[in-house]
Amino acid sequence: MLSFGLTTFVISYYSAQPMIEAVIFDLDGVIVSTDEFHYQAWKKLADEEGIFFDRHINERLRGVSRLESLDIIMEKAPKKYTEEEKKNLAERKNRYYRELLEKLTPGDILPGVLEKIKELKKDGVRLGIGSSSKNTPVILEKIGLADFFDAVSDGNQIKRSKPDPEVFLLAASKMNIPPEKCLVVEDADAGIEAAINAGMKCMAVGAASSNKKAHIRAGSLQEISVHQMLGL
Ligand code: B16
Ligand code: MG
Repeated sequence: MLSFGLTTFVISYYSAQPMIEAVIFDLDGVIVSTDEFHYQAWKKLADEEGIFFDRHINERLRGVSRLESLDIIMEKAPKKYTEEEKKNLAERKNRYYRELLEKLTPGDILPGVLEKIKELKKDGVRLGIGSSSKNTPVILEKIGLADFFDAVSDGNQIKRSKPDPEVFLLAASKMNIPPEKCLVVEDADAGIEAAINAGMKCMAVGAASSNKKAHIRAGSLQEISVHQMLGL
């Protein structure tokens, strides 16, 4: 009888322990709709260079670094470019992208994001950013969230981009939370792969919402409760 009581106590104690202690958000396409700006900037560059590029190809660029994105675009290029020329093209694209970022405001934060991150913070959940973008600091500043997150891990701090787990493992270590207690929110197949490679739980939203490898899926953060996110 005593052992039954003890077992019950142990089971209910552990089931009451939150599984997820930190949520790591991807930036472009999850927190803010800068994924569209990336498309417009690449499209302008590709058109100027006479390279075929459309929204279908653009899907392969989600979560992938700037230079790797350029390599994907180059698959359709009618001529070969030198490494120096490619570096210049990537810089040109980034200039177009930065021009578009000029008009970014807190109003561009995607639906459901502010409510969720505020609620999670109130519940004592640690919050991080895990983005491949080197423009992460300027974007967070523009949307008024520069000081909101406990840890920011981005393209400036990593050697290997998604699907490598480095960006998420760095965010988790900055927050001192073990990977298995982290949930990643992603809009890219490469990002979901990275979260799984990191040994983390993963929620797919937006463009990745049909990715079956994710532990939980939703069209947007608006469609899911904090309880569902933390119950994984
Ligand atoms: P940048 P995320 C990624 O950000 C974008 O999804 C991807 O399209 C982009 O190429 C990459 O950042 C690098 O961005 O040129 O600004 O350094 O989705 O990981 O937040
Ligand atoms: Mg993204």
